[in-house]
Amino acid sequence: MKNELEANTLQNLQTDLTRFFLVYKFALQEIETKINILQEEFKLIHEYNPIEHLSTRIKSPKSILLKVKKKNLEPSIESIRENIRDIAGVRITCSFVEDIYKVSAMLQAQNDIEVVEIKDYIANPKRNGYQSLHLIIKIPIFMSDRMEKVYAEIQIRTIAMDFWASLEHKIYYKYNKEVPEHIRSDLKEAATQVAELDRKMERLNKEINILKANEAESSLLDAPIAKLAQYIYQLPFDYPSEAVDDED
Ligand code: 0O2
Repeated sequence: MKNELEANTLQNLQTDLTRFFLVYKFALQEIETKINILQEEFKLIHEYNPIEHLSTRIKSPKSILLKVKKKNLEPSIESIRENIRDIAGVRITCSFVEDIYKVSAMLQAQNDIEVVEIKDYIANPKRNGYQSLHLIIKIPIFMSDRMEKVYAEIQIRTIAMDFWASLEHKIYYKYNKEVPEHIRSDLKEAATQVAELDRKMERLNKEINILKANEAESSLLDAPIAKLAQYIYQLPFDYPSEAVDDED
């Protein structure tokens, strides 16, 4: 009888945990779809892709337990659900800092996304030099018998910031003891160089865009009227120009 009860309790616990992790998987799928839609639409309108890379992850049970201990939380599913808000994690890398804020604004404008907290480590880098924009959001997930609002963390950063953060994470992960002062200060200096590189790339990109816009303007001035109409109405390239000439 006792064994049967224990088996039932374990079975229930397993079902609860499976359901617990499943909603985070759904949340990631939902956010990924949203970002893909934004990306495709943005590309179509602006002929340019603000997102270089997108990745998602669910925090491992081991990392969750470590955070429970670190934050001194009650070890219950309810407490973990409410207090550990990065179980579902999304990382977006962009080429330029201004793209980070564009992507963030597009996400924040979506009605079903509730922005709970914004941590702007770009405007205010961490003491070690870490830079990234973090959005803690809540997103509704509709299941067969209920709706659950799920926390997720979206980290948005440039490729250079991501490079720094990945290496810094590896260094601390590999080195369990206190990291020597000279390594910490070198890492901080590297973070300053990352910020400088990002500013330089953004400046270069703006200059190229101005050159491109000027060139497009002058080639339009030379174009015959039919080609101009083709351009304005975005007709396919092989659309017969006589048809354009005939149209009025
Ligand atoms: P992992 O393994 O990446 O998941 P929180 O407990 O999240 O509420 P915290 O730490 O103040 O409190 O949140 P913060 O600062 O937003 O950090 C959340 C995540 O950002 C971290 O998750 C890291 O992924 C990343 N991060 C924050 N600071 C640093 C840093 O100095 N270096 C690097 N490389 N990454 C950082 P986890 O759970 O710590 O780790």
